[in-house]
Amino acid sequence: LLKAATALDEVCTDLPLSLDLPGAAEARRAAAAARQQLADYVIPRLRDVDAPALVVVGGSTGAGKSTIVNSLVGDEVSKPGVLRPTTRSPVLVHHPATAMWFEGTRILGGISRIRGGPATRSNQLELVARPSIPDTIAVVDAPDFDSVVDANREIATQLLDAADLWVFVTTAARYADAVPWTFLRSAVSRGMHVAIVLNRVPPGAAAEVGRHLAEMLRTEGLGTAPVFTIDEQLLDGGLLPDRSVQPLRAWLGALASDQQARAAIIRRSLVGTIGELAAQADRLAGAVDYQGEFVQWLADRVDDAFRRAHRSIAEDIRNGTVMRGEVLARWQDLVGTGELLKQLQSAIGRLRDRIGAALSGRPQATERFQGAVSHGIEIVVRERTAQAVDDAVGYWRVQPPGQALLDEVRTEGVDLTRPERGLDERTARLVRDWQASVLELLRRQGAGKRRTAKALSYGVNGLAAVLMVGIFAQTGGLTGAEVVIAGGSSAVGHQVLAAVLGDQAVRSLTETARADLERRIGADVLGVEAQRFLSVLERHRPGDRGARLREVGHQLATALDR
Ligand SMILES: Nc1nc2c(ncn2[C@@H]2O[C@H](COP(=O)(O)OP(=O)(O)OP(=O)(O)O)[C@@H](O)[C@H]2O)c(=O)[nH]1
Ligand SMILES: [Mg+2]
Repeated sequence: LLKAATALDEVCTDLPLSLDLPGAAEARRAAAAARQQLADYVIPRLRDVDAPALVVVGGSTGAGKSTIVNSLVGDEVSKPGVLRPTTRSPVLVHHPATAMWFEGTRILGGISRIRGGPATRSNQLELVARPSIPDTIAVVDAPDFDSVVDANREIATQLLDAADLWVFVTTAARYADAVPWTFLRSAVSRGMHVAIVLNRVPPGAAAEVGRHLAEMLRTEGLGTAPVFTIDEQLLDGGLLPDRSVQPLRAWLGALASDQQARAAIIRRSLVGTIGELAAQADRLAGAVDYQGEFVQWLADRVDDAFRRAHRSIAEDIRNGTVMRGEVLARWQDLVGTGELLKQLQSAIGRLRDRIGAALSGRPQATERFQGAVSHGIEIVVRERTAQAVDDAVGYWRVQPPGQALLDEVRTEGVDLTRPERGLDERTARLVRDWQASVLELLRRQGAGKRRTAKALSYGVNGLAAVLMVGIFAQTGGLTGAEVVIAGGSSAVGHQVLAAVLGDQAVRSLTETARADLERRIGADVLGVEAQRFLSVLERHRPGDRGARLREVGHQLATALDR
């Protein structure tokens, strides 16, 4: 159990609940509370079963908690008062021989200790040694647990979570209030042993009020909890007369001297608490998984946007979009389309020679054409990438945690709403590299083949240009006059290439070169842009934490069963 409890504490440390999803804030609080309870109660109790039982006196402000503790001890160890709430920092009364159990950080490590004087801050625990307290228990006077003061509520809750036993003080006027009962219910569900003190009961009302309270306790599953009734009366030196607190003192005394009864109570609340923590681990796992699912959802949307861009670019490449405008004009410069078209039907040999001459004789026109192609591809890639970035940002913005992520990285100087600054340069380099690889492809194709070698004599650059026209106007997606010019040209180009390289070779070269271009765009541009989004998500991925939580929760539950 100790091993599993320690493991749970570890898994709950810095739980990946960073995205503000519904329930995340609650889960973060629950995780913190679980860790606190492990540190304040479960782990120290599992380590030292023999440490004095911690009896926490809790209840609403003015119920008389401090007065009762003082009366039990027979001395004013905690100052009662008329200003509500009075007790701001808890007072722990212990036997002088048991100081070492409470002075260190064994329990309530987050609260500093003070001895011999009233605490100056709420987050201090005043230690008081009194021989009137048995050495097997310690009694804590807690601040009011339903306080208007936040710090009171927090520390009171922390104390109750760290207790082995509750003494719950209420009054004849307040016993039906709602808040105390939510605490009592949590005590029941944790198997916590509770004694009730019904304080300040007007003379003669004890029977009636007592009956009603007993009925309420039965309904809430606390029918077996002992109830101590204390009449409203004049105080003597701030203390209740001894006979009024004697039954409560006797009950605590019996518990203090009965090792077995004490052990049973401790075991029961320990088992109940650990059972709750195991269930809590499962709930937290759900919250962590939700974070993971949401991160994946955001990642998938990025994937959608950039896949769509990749598909669109592939289409742009095939359907002639790249061939519009300048590219087309440079192509016409290069081969003088109209004339070629007319002669398309005439002897292919002569045509080939003419094109060959045009290509090999005009290196500048070829270069200009290739420049125009680069530019055409760059425009398409830039536009589609910008669109993908817009789409991804749009998906993220719809969800508040997605928007929060965009804001978060902006504070770190990263603007995800625009493509990365180096995009244009990266695209230009990509196209240059690709064109070089097309040339390389043609050269390799030519090596050792007579027919190809002859074609290459026209100039590998010119052939590459013809091949590119084939790549960018394959399906003739152009309209009107463009069809005649580009489509015709590409037909001419294809025929020439086919004549010199063979039909099959042209097809496969076109295919290979196009696939290569698409692959490069996917990896070197779109992939890089998408990665900017995905790396933001990386730090919010919960990894295997959900599974670990379930595993540790399961270990706790099975260890309990043994
Ligand atoms: N006459 C009379 N006064 C009481 C009795 N019990 C408590 N008081 C007074 O009621 C006031 C509140 O009592 P405390 O003991 O300070 O109450 P508490 O529950 O500790 O209150 P907080 O510390 O604010 O949570 C004090 O002025 C007490 O002196 C009682 O039985 N009779
Ligand atoms: Mg008090």
